[in-house]
Amino acid sequence: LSKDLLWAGIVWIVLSAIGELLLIRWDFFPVRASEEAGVVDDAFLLLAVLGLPVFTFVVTAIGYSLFRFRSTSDAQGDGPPVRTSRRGVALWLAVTGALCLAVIVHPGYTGLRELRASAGDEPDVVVNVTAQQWVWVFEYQGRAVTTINELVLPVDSLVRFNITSRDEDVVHSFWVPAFRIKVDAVPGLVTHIDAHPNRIGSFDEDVNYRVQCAELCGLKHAIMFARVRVVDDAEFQKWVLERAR
Ligand SMILES: [Cu+2]
Repeated sequence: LSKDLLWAGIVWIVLSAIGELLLIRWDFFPVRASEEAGVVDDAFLLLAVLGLPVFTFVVTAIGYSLFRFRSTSDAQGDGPPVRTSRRGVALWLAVTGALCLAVIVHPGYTGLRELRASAGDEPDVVVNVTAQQWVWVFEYQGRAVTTINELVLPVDSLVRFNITSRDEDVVHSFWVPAFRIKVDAVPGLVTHIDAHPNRIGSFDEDVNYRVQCAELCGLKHAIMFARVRVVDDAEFQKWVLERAR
């Protein structure tokens, strides 16, 4: 058995090494268009790096057992009984439990704190967002501009979104993939989220520049999205003047 453990261990280490290398070297993230995106991506990467050895451990244990201990096709009856290993179970619980507790603190608690750090700051732009089946309505506070399914924001600014869903509507979710921000839109409730857009771009160049509903809300949920455009400050002021009622 110890020879099996050794071989399975080698397979586990090799698979883990390949996986970790891929995770670290391969930039698989979509466009990062806000400061928040960096925080979220760092957290995601850390969770993936920590979780990968657990994943390869399970896959190796199952895969190795399937091939090494498979029975012949003419075998009858049960195999020999397997007794649990108290030390193995205790070690498994200790390691995965410690991992869970650690990630609740970091990047869980520390990451949320970072994302909410600007909550007390004075925003440059305030957008009141109302979701309804199946459009997004954006009201630029203090600027007399209201748009439907079109969100234009100045780069390098603090944008605060006050989000709700129309009365007698359903729950939606305000998600901007390029900003890595997401919060529910709930009838009768206003939720808040901040974003610091830091990269000029638009939906036409990259579809991650969009507000996508992320809560199944009915027939047209999948196409309930708004085009996002991040522009320089001069262009934003021009756009506001053109759009002002
Ligand atoms: Cu929706």
